[in-house]
Amino acid sequence: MKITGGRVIVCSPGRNFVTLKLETSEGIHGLGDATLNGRELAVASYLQDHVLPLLVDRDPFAIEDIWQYLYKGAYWRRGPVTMTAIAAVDTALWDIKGKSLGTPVYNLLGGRSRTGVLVYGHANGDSVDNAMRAVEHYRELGYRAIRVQCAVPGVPSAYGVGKGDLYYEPAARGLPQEQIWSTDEYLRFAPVLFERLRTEFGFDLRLLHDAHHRLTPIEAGWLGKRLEDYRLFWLEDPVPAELQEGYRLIRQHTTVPIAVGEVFDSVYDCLQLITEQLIDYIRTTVVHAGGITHLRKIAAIAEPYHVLTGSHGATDLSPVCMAAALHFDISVHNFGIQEYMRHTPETDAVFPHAYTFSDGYLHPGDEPGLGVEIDEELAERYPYRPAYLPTNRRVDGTVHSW
Ligand code: EZ4
Ligand code: CO
Repeated sequence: MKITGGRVIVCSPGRNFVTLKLETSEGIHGLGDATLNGRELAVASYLQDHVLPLLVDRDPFAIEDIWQYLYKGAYWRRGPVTMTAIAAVDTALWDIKGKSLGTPVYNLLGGRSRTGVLVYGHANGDSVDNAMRAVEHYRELGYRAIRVQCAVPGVPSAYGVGKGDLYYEPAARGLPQEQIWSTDEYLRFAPVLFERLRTEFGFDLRLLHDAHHRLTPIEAGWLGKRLEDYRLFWLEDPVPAELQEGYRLIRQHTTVPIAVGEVFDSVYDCLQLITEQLIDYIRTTVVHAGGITHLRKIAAIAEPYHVLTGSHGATDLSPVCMAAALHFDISVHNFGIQEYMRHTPETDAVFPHAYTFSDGYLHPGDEPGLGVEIDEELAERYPYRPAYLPTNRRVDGTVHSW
């Protein structure tokens, strides 16, 4: 079997997605997600103009060799655009191999290590009362773990407060929105929110929270300490992690479990965090960190250091990525949890998939390969529409991490 070519499909069923479809001489095709929110066409061009010509006539079963060829053979290594493109190729190759051998991809990754994949959903509110209602709603839907975000009094635009309930979406059409942020108000408010959550819901429910890269290490230490009694499952992205050693300072001050990694694109972004045991969960994803092949290596390095996986799974990661994530999650020993933001019905219709949700768990299904397809005719009805993630400034106008 040989790779004969491939196509990059850009569509926007509710939001933008880039999908790679690789074709083979035996008529089997494989899919890979290549979506990089707000920078979609850069990856599409990299795949189309620079990667696809390198793949023709190669053996699609040589997954490791193709991965290394695209990584080391480019000379210019790493970075989100390159690693997302490599991820798309890698994911499509695993899909081809599974389909060709007539087995779900998880069987090629060592087989099932568990019966289902524990997921967490996103509850948010424009007030504490509405956040409580959203949590109740997610409980009724069967979720056993819930991330809670809430508008902060005195902060015009806190992260994670959606327009609707089930379909939070931060990217918006047109040029980037500018949001306004105040760490002081946020730090005062966050412990109040979790006090109320534990009072109303008790301690059975797993609660998560995302600080979305907005604090300094010492601020994160202060917050973590105040949240300890509310037993968070994790505090996510307390601090931007370019300076990995900064997480030592957080660890010196708090035992709140820390989850980091949704913006990482390779093991080098988290090697120190893992080997110094500065985090508890690594959130790298199939689509942004080099595919199933590289994610398995990150997980293997994390395992002896007691670091569990907790892959990013926002709506800007397509159902192709979600399917791949579930095959990874169900097979890898040190799985922790999987983020699961529901896609809209428009997105699900364009990407029919075998995975299902029940009782707080996702199940990858037993279709050969990844168990996800793309309806190209339907996709054509949703042309690409430029959109950006927001930017952020402090109240005095200084640019801040969004
Ligand atoms: O802001 O995926 O934990 N989830 C998140 C996401 C990210 C978006 C960015 O594209 O932080 O909501
Ligand atoms: Co996050």
